[in-house]
Amino acid sequence: MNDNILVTRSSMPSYEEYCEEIKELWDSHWLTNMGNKHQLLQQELEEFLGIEHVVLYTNGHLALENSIAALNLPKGGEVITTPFTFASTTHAIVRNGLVPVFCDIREDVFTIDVDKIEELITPNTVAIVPVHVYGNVCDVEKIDYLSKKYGIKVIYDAAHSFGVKYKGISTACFGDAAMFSFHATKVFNTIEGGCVCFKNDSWVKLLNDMKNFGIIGPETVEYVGGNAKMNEFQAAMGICNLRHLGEEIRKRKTVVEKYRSRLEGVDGIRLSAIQEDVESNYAYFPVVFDGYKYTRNEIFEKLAKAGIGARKYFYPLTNSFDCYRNYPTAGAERTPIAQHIALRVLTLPLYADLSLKDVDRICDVILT
Ligand code: T4K
Repeated sequence: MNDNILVTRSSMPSYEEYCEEIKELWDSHWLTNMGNKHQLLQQELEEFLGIEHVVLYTNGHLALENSIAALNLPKGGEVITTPFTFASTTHAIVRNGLVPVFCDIREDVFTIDVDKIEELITPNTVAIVPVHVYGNVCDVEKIDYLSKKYGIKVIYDAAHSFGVKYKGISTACFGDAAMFSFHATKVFNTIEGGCVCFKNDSWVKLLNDMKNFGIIGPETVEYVGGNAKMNEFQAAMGICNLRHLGEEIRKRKTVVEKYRSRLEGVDGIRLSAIQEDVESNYAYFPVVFDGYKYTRNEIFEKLAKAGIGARKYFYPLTNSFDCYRNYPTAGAERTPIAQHIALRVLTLPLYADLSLKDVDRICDVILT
């Protein structure tokens, strides 16, 4: 028996439930281009998230890229963001012809340090793209205040925070827009997939057109759009998985509580702070090895030898990627807290069906 443990494992509905959901596709032969499943999932998500509008995408990255494009910002404009994230966040900014300006992060929850945003604002600042990293919620109130004070737009990279609420409100509802990823590795998946959530009615048509080549009528193409439509098989997976989301999050919570009971208070081990007023989705379990008897890299190797696949999410920082080497704002030394964390953090395996026995096995390797 293979008893290797990977960093995560996709949650899936039963085979029968999914087959039942996709059955009608064999009658209709309608496989993509905003079919019935697509429409149903969109409505269900708007209701679940309590947000006026959801536009579905084939993946989270294109959802983020398109939502930034929809702001129609001047090329060369500066966008304040953090480097402690997946490549997608920074790439989405740069692929829109904008310049990422990297702000440092908070040491306790790893989100953007809002007290350092204002010093980065210049006459060229056009937007902020904060990240609810690991599902931890950014200081949305301060970001909202800054956005109004300086007249700059805010798009949240909420890729990790599906199902998370702050003061009872979904993270879909903050900023000008928020993007969720529905990738196979996420708390809620549509195989690949993602969406943009927003309140502005005029964006519904704009984003739907942009994800469909900019075609607005049989003989009219208004924008230089791309193709980023979610297909019917993806949407059907989402419809099924949404039915089980409550159970998914409950199971993850049990795993996280077990990890905390074993690792909390150990000298040299730091866990993500528990945020007040936040209902978590238990998306990731990051651990910072800072002054522990083993370094992060030693723990990574020890776990690998035991067949356990932890991940260095997020190392290296995006501001030290090769492709940004020549950017005027690049350089991990400019974001020292993010650099400190990136060199010491490891996300441990976490998924709904991870057994508590396996959590013990993982913790035993770390602690001995
Ligand atoms: N913004 C942020 C902050 C993000 O983290 C991401 C994506 C995005 C934007 C962009 O969203 P998407 O365009 O992806 O929707 C993974 C994911 O591919 C990526 O979605 C995710 N963030 C990132 C943090 O992690 P990898 O390269 O680490 O994944 P991979 O293939 O090594 O898989 C990790 C583990 O998951 C495997 O060891 C086993 C398990 N797994 C994987 C796949 C592909 C499954 O159980 N089933 C699967 O189908 O990037």
